[in-house]
Amino acid sequence: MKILLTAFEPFNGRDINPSQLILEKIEAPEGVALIKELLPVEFNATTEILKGLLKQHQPDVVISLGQAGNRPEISVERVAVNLDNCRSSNGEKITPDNAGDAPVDQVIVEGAPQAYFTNLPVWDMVKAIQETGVPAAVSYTAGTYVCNHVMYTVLHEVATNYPKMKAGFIHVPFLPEQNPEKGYVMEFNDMIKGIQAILECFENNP
Ligand code: PCA
Repeated sequence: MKILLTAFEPFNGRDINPSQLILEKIEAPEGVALIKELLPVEFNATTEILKGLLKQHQPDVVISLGQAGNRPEISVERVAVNLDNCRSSNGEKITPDNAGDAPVDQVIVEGAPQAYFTNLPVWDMVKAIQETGVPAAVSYTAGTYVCNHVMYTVLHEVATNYPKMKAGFIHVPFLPEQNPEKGYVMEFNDMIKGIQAILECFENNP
């Protein structure tokens, strides 16, 4: 069982991203070959990086991690949409990526499906996290920023070139030391417990 686990660098002027710290700390369960890759928070760059990683490693499972600071629990994403958009939902704020690109309402892959569902067992994953005592939920939007872009790009590759591969995305909240003005936080140990439980779902179970 080979799992590709990705996470992101900090973005939007912050100096840490909990997904990066999880990537550094998490350990492969028995029988799992874990490939760890840190991604830049850049729409364009991640596309080619991900295509290269899938081709090079041909993993059985791809799990991508990112931060969604406005959520109280670990979110297991169900769907990725074919849309890059840096504009906030109220239309007031544009958040460029780390390369300075700021797409608004741009299709990711012309002519491709408007959305893909993950082919990972989202409810089993939520249950596995909850059983460790850590709050978790299925989420029906990964947003329209770089996390959604990564989830969509991987699922489009899976649909097009790798029919046996499974892939999905997980968002984690802010850490307490990120001091969000508003928003939720989760202790680092709980994040590790939750993500470790997910990896263990695939231990003997492709
Ligand atoms: N979260 C952002 C991008 C990188 C990250 O960790 C997102 O939710 O799109």
